[in-house]
Amino acid sequence: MVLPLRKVTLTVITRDNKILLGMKKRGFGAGHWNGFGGKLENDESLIDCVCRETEEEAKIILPKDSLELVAILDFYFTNKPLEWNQQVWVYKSTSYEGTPGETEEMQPKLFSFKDIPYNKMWPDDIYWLPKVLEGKKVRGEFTFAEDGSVAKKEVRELAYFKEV
Ligand code: 6OG
Repeated sequence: MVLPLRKVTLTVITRDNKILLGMKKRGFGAGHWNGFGGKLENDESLIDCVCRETEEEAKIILPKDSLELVAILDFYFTNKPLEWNQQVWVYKSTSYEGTPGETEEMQPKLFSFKDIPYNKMWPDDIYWLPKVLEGKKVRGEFTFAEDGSVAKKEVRELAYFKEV
């Protein structure tokens, strides 16, 4: 039986050739720099979810009309499929309101595009984030081996998303 993937959100927030990432301090993905985001609560929309999670994790407000869907990424984990398999909807914003601040979950920091810490990020990021930063839309599928490495990947650039 193939279960539908749980939908989750993620940000790519940029400003002046810099990207705002957060060091995940606890839970799934702890120790990685990543965008902000998470699971949908109740019947909220993906956009409401990404705004709520970003405010909870980094204390900043994303204007809803600034958000653009830039990637849909399917992640499959060999060792914990039920808990970890997910479909991540990635939204890009080039503006935010407020000053990023540390929370219980994340320590935010701006990185220039040339200093993105790919070696301390999820190993899939190097395959899709550079394309998104170039303005492309990406559909990706990644399978992770038990040691956390990418065992299988397919990354396509799209003109639009047929899922939407
Ligand atoms: P919580 O479980 O903390 O949300 N996420 C990933 N992000 C990247 N870059 N690569 C992955 O490769 C990811 N898997 C999940 C989605 C988890 C957050 O982490 C993102 C969410 O924003 C496997 O609620």
